Amino acid sequence: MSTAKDLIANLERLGDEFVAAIRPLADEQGIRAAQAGFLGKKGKLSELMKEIGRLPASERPLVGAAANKVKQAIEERVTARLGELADAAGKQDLARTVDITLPARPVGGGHLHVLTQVRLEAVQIFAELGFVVENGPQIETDWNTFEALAIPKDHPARDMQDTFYVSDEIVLRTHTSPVQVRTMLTQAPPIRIVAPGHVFRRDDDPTHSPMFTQLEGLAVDEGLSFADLKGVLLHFVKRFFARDLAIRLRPSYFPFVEPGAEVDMQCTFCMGSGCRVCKGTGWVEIGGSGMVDPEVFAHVKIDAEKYTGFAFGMGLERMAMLRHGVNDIKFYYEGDLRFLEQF
Ligand code: 2NL
Repeated sequence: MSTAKDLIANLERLGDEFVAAIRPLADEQGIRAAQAGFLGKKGKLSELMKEIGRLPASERPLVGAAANKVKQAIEERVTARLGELADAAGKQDLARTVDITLPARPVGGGHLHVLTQVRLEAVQIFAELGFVVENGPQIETDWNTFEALAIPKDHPARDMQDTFYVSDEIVLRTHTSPVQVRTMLTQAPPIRIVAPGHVFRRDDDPTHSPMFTQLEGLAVDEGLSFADLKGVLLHFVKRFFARDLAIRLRPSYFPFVEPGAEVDMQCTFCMGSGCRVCKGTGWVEIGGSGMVDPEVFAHVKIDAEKYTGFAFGMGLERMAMLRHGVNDIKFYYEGDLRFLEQF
């Protein structure tokens, strides 16, 4: 039969056994299982304590106290071991090296639409020559769009086939010239403006769209001549295409200018020797121009005896086509990224 002394020795051995048992354990689950194996209902300590009943009553408290000490020691051991493991995990976390020089994954960024790029660049070139940007509404009066610009009632532009009419007197502007009309009505010369913006015509084929983007320019001052017009256009073409290109002013009719001229530039695809783009002529048309007709000045109450002016207009889709070799105007508006991402 075990004596109290034997029991106390066995209890202390159990304590040592537990310390040895959890030393190699490195996870909380294992440590808790080992704890249950000693302190649980059917644990080693509980089994040993069953023998306490066979001892004389006077010896029981001594063994009970020893058992409580061992139990407490085991619990403290568990807490300490779990603390050690948590510290070790924290240290490992801090010691982990992160390569901060690793380049970040690129974020997919957007960019300006090719027509916006072309518009801003064109505006910039004219701004350097002293031209200021003016804007106006896309829905205009018949008077600002046609009447003030000396476009007669029988002009084809006034035909229902060419102009989108909102009502008898209200149209979708067919050019940005009404912006210049508004400017001349509200500002005194000298005037130097460019008017970029959407315009609308009932046209639809590979080089025409019912909506396109125009850029018109107007200068009104004392002593302006056709040479000033040609100088401005030549400078623009050279800057925009970043090449020493020639231009050619070919006499033509526009109701609001006199004289009027179509603006051709040397073909950038063959540099003037003749190709498919310029149909063998070596020249491509980029817009229209001329000296402001005195009748226009009369409508906007500018003294045509004192002032002269020149004006020009071009399609920005066409400029972008010539620069980038785009062969169908519809690509600009379809929103197909395979097209847009090229610019
Ligand atoms: C073209 C033709 C042109 C103008 C626009 C203009 C404006 C005023 C007075 C006189 Cl307010 N002229 N603008 C003049 C000649 C031609 O554009 O082919 N555009 C794409």
